[in-house]
Amino acid sequence: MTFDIVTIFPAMVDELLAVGVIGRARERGVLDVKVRDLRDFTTDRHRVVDDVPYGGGPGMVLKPEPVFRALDAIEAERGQPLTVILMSPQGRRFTQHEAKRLAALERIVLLCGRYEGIDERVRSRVTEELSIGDYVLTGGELPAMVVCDAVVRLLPGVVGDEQSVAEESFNRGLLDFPQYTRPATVPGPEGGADIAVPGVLLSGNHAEIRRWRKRQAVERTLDRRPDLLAEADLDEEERRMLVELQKGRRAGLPEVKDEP
Ligand code: 9D3
Repeated sequence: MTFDIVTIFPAMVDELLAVGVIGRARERGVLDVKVRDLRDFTTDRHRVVDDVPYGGGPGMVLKPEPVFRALDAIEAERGQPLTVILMSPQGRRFTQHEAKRLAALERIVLLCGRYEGIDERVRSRVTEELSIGDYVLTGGELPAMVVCDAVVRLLPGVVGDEQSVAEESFNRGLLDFPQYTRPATVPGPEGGADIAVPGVLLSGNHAEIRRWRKRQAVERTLDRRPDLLAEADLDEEERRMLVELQKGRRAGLPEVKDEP
């Protein structure tokens, strides 16, 4: 799969793409990512990428021609078809579902906007428009990195442990269970009592551990993200745990302790 990221701040994304899981995938040739400086596709002496809005108003607008030239160059180099994604606050919300869909594509271009926006005619060359959520950022670079990260980790051979990617589908729609590592106890805050790892995890009883983790995942989802439960694809055991937890809450019963 190829990614081409078009931006006026290539340095901002170069660094992120050079390290971690993405950096390693690039080194190993599993992934081909190129960062394109929009200014390299200008033709004037001052490499101007923006201009004042027709009709007046504050701020500047990204000019269309450098974007068109960048897309022409990418198409000449990569071939067709390109999926051209404009990162924009007007876009559809990017979700895990969108990440899975994009992971099946061959050639993705991410266009990063800046300023007040981009000339509307650029949309004639755009396949889709994505936002990462309802908050105002200063540009599309961080959103492009979010999309790139979420898509790339789904590609075969990118995340070392294939199982951790596969288990997401097993765990689908629920929050993660809590994790612990050594030591078995740590000091509590402000000199309070030590905080111990839940005993079940030290018991060696793997059936118990599996059930405890499942129940924790269901309970945390019910507590923190009940909205996810409507879409979650729970197995029989998880559904029983959920019904039981909800029953307990309606009855105002004391919470069941974690310890077996
Ligand atoms: C909605 C505010 N706009 C009103 C004039 C101006 C504007 C604000 C921020 C125009 C562009 C931007 C820069 N943001 C992005 O390019 C962007 C973004 C975001 O701000 N939030 C979530 N997802 C995205 S994707 C691209």
